[in-house]
Amino acid sequence: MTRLLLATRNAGKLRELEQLLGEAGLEGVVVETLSGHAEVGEVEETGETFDENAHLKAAQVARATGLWTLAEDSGLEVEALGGAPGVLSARYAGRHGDNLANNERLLRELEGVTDRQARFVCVAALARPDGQIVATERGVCRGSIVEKPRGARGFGYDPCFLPEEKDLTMAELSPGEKGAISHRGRALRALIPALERLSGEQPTPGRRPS
Ligand code: ITT
Repeated sequence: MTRLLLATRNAGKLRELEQLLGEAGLEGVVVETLSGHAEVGEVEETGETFDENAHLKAAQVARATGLWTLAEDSGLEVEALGGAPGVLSARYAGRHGDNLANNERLLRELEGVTDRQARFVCVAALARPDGQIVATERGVCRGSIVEKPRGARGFGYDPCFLPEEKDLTMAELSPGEKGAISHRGRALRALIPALERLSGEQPTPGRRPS
């Protein structure tokens, strides 16, 4: 068995990544989360692009653990805001991961704005145990920002985002419906061939904290 570590501390992302990997039915790969890896410190997301941050996270966590590592960086890009919040999506209103405040700021910035086009972007990266990036894939989901948030599923900006193929917000879709069209689903499905090659790898013992 080859061990694959999911390098995210975002519970919503983790749920979706686990579901998407489950749907792919990877054989010979055992998926682990950061909860069993206290040796992994905080990764500073200093990149200016989703690609840079996805690479930073995957490479640093792989090197810290000695495991194959999957990380992703994602966010919302709003046309009328020049692509904001973009890579700052998790901390748009100041405090990292404050979804309620982030959504409030987003709707405030768009008050009276008629062009509400937006897209979710996800860049997923796979790093070898030595930290080298072996695959990177990007997924995009186009849509628009509603006037009033709707729905209680998903996470982050989901209640504000109306995908163009649906008349329900992301937060009103079931996990399966979201995964079928989401930026994360698209990036992950594109990464599956690289993940399937892992089952042919030598088993990875990983590094234990000393
Ligand atoms: P990790 O770095 O630990 O993975 P994070 O939440 O800090 O977690 P990011 O820096 O990639 O991750 O920020 C992603 C933010 O973009 C997330 O906090 C949401 O605000 C938003 N976002 C990304 N994907 C989303 C989705 O599917 N639905 C709603 N919001 C999403």
